Amino acid sequence: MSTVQRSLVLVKPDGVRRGLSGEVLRRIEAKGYTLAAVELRTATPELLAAHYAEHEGKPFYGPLVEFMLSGPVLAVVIEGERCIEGFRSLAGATDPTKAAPGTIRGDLGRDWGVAVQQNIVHGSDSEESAAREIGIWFPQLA
Ligand code: IDP
Repeated sequence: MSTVQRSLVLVKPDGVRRGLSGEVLRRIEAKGYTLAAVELRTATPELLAAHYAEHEGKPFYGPLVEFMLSGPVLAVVIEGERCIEGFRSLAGATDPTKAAPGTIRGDLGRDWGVAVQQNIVHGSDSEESAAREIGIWFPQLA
Protein backbone atom coordinates (compact mmCIF):
# COMPACT_ATOMS: atom_id res chain seq x y z
CA MET A 1 0.00 0.00 0.00
CA SER A 2 1.33 3.43 -0.91
CA THR A 3 2.13 5.73 1.97
CA VAL A 4 3.75 8.63 0.11
CA GLN A 5 4.49 11.35 2.62
CA ARG A 6 5.93 14.84 2.73
CA SER A 7 8.26 16.03 5.46
CA LEU A 8 9.63 19.43 6.39
CA VAL A 9 13.42 19.47 6.57
CA LEU A 10 15.48 22.46 7.66
CA VAL A 11 19.20 22.86 7.21
CA LYS A 12 19.73 24.90 10.36
CA PRO A 13 21.96 28.02 10.50
CA ASP A 14 25.02 25.97 11.57
CA GLY A 15 24.62 23.72 8.54
CA VAL A 16 24.18 26.63 6.12
CA ARG A 17 27.14 28.51 7.68
CA ARG A 18 29.36 25.47 7.39
CA GLY A 19 28.46 24.96 3.74
CA LEU A 20 26.62 21.68 4.36
CA SER A 21 23.35 22.51 2.53
CA GLY A 22 24.45 20.70 -0.62
CA GLU A 23 25.64 17.67 1.37
CA VAL A 24 22.26 17.39 3.12
CA LEU A 25 20.38 17.69 -0.20
CA ARG A 26 22.76 15.14 -1.72
CA ARG A 27 21.98 12.62 1.01
CA ILE A 28 18.23 13.20 0.65
CA GLU A 29 18.40 12.67 -3.11
CA ALA A 30 20.81 9.73 -2.84
CA LYS A 31 18.29 8.04 -0.52
CA GLY A 32 15.72 8.41 -3.31
CA TYR A 33 13.45 11.10 -1.91
CA THR A 34 12.41 13.97 -4.14
CA LEU A 35 12.55 17.67 -3.42
CA ALA A 36 9.14 19.35 -3.53
CA ALA A 37 10.40 22.76 -2.39
CA VAL A 38 13.77 24.29 -1.49
CA GLU A 39 14.18 27.86 -0.31
CA LEU A 40 16.81 29.80 1.59
CA ARG A 41 14.91 31.66 4.28
CA THR A 42 15.52 33.88 7.25
CA ALA A 43 13.31 32.78 10.11
CA THR A 44 11.37 35.23 12.28
CA PRO A 45 10.52 35.01 15.99
CA GLU A 46 6.84 34.48 15.04
CA LEU A 47 7.62 31.65 12.67
CA LEU A 48 9.87 29.93 15.22
CA ALA A 49 7.32 30.34 18.01
CA ALA A 50 4.88 28.39 15.83
CA HIS A 51 7.47 25.85 14.67
CA TYR A 52 8.82 25.11 18.17
CA ALA A 53 5.57 25.60 20.14
CA GLU A 54 5.98 22.18 21.81
CA HIS A 55 9.31 23.27 23.35
CA GLU A 56 8.15 26.58 24.82
CA GLY A 57 9.14 26.76 28.50
CA LYS A 58 12.00 24.27 28.22
CA PRO A 59 15.46 25.47 29.33
CA PHE A 60 16.90 25.29 25.82
CA TYR A 61 13.98 27.14 24.17
CA GLY A 62 15.49 30.66 24.34
CA PRO A 63 18.94 29.56 23.06
CA LEU A 64 17.22 27.44 20.38
CA VAL A 65 15.24 30.38 19.00
CA GLU A 66 18.29 32.66 19.18
CA PHE A 67 20.37 30.07 17.32
CA MET A 68 17.68 29.61 14.65
CA LEU A 69 17.68 33.39 14.10
CA SER A 70 21.49 33.56 13.83
CA GLY A 71 21.53 33.09 10.05
CA PRO A 72 19.54 31.80 7.11
CA VAL A 73 18.08 28.29 7.03
CA LEU A 74 17.43 26.13 4.00
CA ALA A 75 13.77 25.14 4.16
CA VAL A 76 13.02 21.96 2.22
CA VAL A 77 9.96 19.81 1.61
CA ILE A 78 10.87 16.24 0.72
CA GLU A 79 8.56 13.60 -0.68
CA GLY A 80 8.57 9.82 -0.79
CA GLU A 81 7.29 6.59 0.73
CA ARG A 82 7.68 6.81 4.55
CA CYS A 83 10.05 9.76 4.15
CA ILE A 84 9.20 11.17 7.61
CA GLU A 85 10.73 8.20 9.41
CA GLY A 86 13.32 7.81 6.66
CA PHE A 87 14.68 11.31 7.03
CA ARG A 88 14.79 10.96 10.84
CA SER A 89 17.01 7.90 10.24
CA LEU A 90 19.22 9.87 7.87
CA ALA A 91 19.49 12.71 10.42
CA GLY A 92 20.43 10.54 13.41
CA ALA A 93 19.98 11.20 17.12
CA THR A 94 19.33 14.74 18.37
CA ASP A 95 22.66 14.88 20.22
CA PRO A 96 25.32 14.86 17.50
CA THR A 97 27.85 13.29 19.87
CA LYS A 98 25.57 10.28 20.29
CA ALA A 99 24.32 10.16 16.69
CA ALA A 100 25.50 7.07 14.86
CA PRO A 101 28.23 7.35 12.23
CA GLY A 102 26.63 7.23 8.79
CA THR A 103 23.97 9.75 9.79
CA ILE A 104 24.08 13.48 8.98
CA ARG A 105 24.48 14.46 12.63
CA GLY A 106 26.84 11.55 13.39
CA ASP A 107 29.13 12.23 10.44
CA LEU A 108 29.04 16.02 10.34
CA GLY A 109 28.00 17.27 13.79
CA ARG A 110 29.67 17.65 17.18
CA ASP A 111 29.20 19.35 20.52
CA TRP A 112 30.34 22.97 20.42
CA GLY A 113 29.99 23.55 24.17
CA VAL A 114 27.02 25.90 23.82
CA ALA A 115 23.55 25.86 25.40
CA VAL A 116 21.75 24.45 22.41
CA GLN A 117 22.56 21.35 20.40
CA GLN A 118 23.63 22.66 17.00
CA ASN A 119 22.77 19.58 15.04
CA ILE A 120 22.63 20.73 11.38
CA VAL A 121 19.13 19.60 10.46
CA HIS A 122 15.51 19.44 11.53
CA GLY A 123 13.05 16.86 10.26
CA SER A 124 9.35 16.49 11.06
CA ASP A 125 8.68 13.67 13.54
CA SER A 126 5.14 12.59 12.54
CA GLU A 127 2.53 13.07 9.81
CA GLU A 128 0.76 15.55 12.05
CA SER A 129 3.97 17.57 12.64
CA ALA A 130 4.83 17.45 8.94
CA ALA A 131 1.44 18.88 7.94
CA ARG A 132 1.67 21.56 10.62
CA GLU A 133 5.28 22.51 9.78
CA ILE A 134 4.77 22.57 6.01
CA GLY A 135 1.81 24.87 6.68
CA ILE A 136 4.09 27.19 8.67
CA TRP A 137 7.04 27.33 6.24
CA PHE A 138 5.27 26.80 2.90
CA PRO A 139 1.60 27.79 3.32
CA GLN A 140 1.20 27.65 -0.46
CA LEU A 141 1.89 23.86 -0.34
CA ALA A 142 -0.40 23.02 2.57
P1 IDP B 1 14.88 16.75 17.03
O1 IDP B 1 15.38 17.97 16.29
O2 IDP B 1 15.89 15.63 17.01
O3 IDP B 1 13.50 16.33 16.65
P2 IDP B 1 13.69 17.95 19.41
O4 IDP B 1 13.52 17.22 20.71
O5 IDP B 1 12.48 18.25 18.59
O6 IDP B 1 14.80 17.18 18.57
O7 IDP B 1 14.40 19.35 19.79
C1 IDP B 1 14.44 20.41 18.89
C2 IDP B 1 15.84 20.99 18.86
O8 IDP B 1 16.14 21.58 20.12
C3 IDP B 1 16.95 19.94 18.68
O9 IDP B 1 17.17 19.61 17.33
C4 IDP B 1 18.15 20.65 19.29
O10 IDP B 1 18.68 21.64 18.37
C5 IDP B 1 17.51 21.37 20.45
N1 IDP B 1 17.53 20.57 21.69
C6 IDP B 1 16.72 19.53 22.02
N2 IDP B 1 16.99 19.03 23.21
C7 IDP B 1 18.02 19.76 23.69
C8 IDP B 1 18.76 19.73 24.92
O11 IDP B 1 18.51 18.91 25.82
N3 IDP B 1 19.76 20.65 25.06
C9 IDP B 1 20.06 21.56 24.09
N4 IDP B 1 19.38 21.62 22.92
C10 IDP B 1 18.38 20.75 22.71
